[in-house]
Amino acid sequence: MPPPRSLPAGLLAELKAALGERHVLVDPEVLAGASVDWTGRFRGPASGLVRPGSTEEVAAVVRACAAAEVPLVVQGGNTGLVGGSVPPPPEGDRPAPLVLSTRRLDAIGPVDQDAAQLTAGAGATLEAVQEAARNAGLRFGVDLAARGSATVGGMVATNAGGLHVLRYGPMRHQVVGVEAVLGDGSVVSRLGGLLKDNTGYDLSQLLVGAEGTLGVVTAVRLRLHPQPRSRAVALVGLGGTADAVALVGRLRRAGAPLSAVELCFAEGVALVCRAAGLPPPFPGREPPALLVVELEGEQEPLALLEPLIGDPGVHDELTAVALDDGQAARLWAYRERHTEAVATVGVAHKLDVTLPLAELAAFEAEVRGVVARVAPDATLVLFGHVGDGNLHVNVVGPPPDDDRVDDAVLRLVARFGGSISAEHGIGRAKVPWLHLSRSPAELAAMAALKRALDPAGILNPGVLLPAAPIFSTLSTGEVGKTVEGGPGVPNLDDEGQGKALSPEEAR
Ligand code: FAD
Ligand code: 2HG
Ligand code: ZN
Repeated sequence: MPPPRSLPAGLLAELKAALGERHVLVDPEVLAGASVDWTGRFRGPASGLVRPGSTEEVAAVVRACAAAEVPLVVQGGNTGLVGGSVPPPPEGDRPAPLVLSTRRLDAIGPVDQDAAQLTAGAGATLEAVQEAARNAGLRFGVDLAARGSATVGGMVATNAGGLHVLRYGPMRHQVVGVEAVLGDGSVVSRLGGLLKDNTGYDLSQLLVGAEGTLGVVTAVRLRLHPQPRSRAVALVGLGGTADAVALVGRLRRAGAPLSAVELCFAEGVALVCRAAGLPPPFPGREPPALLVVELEGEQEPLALLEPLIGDPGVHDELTAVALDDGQAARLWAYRERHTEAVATVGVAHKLDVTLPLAELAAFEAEVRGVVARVAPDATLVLFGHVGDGNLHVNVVGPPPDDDRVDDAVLRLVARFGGSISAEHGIGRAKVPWLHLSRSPAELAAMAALKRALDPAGILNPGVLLPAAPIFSTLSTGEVGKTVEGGPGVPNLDDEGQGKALSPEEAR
């Protein structure tokens, strides 16, 4: 990687004055760590890394960068899986971005027990928020395997899903309000905890899923839920996806108190066993599909399991149940450790997609054929959140910058009426294919929002929408003015259809 274009001296001095020397880092070793994503597929040079400790300091950084025309990449736990949290590869004389780490914004306020809410700084980890909720006898509704590092700011930015969406919804449903610094350095703050507030555009929800392109989230007011009294987990061997979908349908109709229904397949489970040193779940048998079913409620754990155990598709010899936390963790490991197991065999192309539930089995069969055709030597690992129709298609083999398998899989998803991103976002990985899931009118509206809230185009350029030149006409005194053209204008062909940029154009 060529050396990054260093920060202009004036900007460096301004950042040090605003944040203190200790929190403006240009040490190449520190920058190297912030320049590559969790998967190892996405990387690019950073010109510096700043660690603001308050919303005011974030605003000072954004204003200084807008004035100096230096792009900012916002980074929380850097566990994102679509390359949005790291700088893009160097390109022309475009300045290398400054990475803004939110990790010092990690304060968690007291739990309001009556309202069942808390306020957390954007840099608080998911695990810390879960613990704060638990200590107050409540539960936070989102859980995912990267809980020790993923931050609530990153989870808001990506509208993270995770393991309990079918019960509590995604991150968006947990957000009561957001505080953020917009691209012009102005601060918007909706942390008052009002559940009813019909006073115009919902800026908080607009920032959820915006992937850091409209503002830097600095704090979040979160909804909490009652903590269920008991839990039971079962691992069920099945014939395939169609059986899994049918079983989920029967459990739903029976009113089973489901909190997770997770699907994985024999090849992924074998990989997990190898990578994590686990015994096979059903020695001597190898069911094609495995379902982790988690039930939570007020009854005793055994009573929770009744609708599952009595189901005609569930067979004793292919069912393991857990009635306490230790046993549950052992069963969950077969599903939860897929991401780290895949990482042990190489750099994965991660395609996180949703399908209409009725199409999931047909898609699963077809995607295996598509990957075998486009990348015959690749390792394919499928798993997902079957309750939501969300399948994770992991392909290891093609080089990181060879996008043919991504293209083939995402086009197949579009043919099946699915979404090219279920829960991880678009990031840098899927910009060329966004038009498969969004209409030209939607892309134009998104580009207009980007221009309005980030007029200088400095926030995460090239994430979610194609990058556009930084605007040299803007200074901090002019922010908020309407600008013609600009970031993320969708590329429309003659028929007005959205047209894919080539991966090279989009990166
Ligand atoms: P980062 O990776 O640092 O950033 C992600 C994006 O958000 C970037 O575009 C970044 O610029 C932006 N961003 C970060 N913080 C802010 C902020 N404060 N303001 C504005 N923009 C910001 N995801 C799921 O949805 N479901 C899962 O089940 C799941 N499981 C995972 C399991 C593993 C093992 C791993 C490694 C990842 C998993 N993920 C999952 C992906 C990832 O954890 C989520 O996307 C998470 O929301 C990212 O949080 P982060 O703090 O690491 O964000
Ligand atoms: C999960 O469901 C995460 O475990 C990660 O969303 C998915 O690694 C992946 O592709
Ligand atoms: Zn997932």
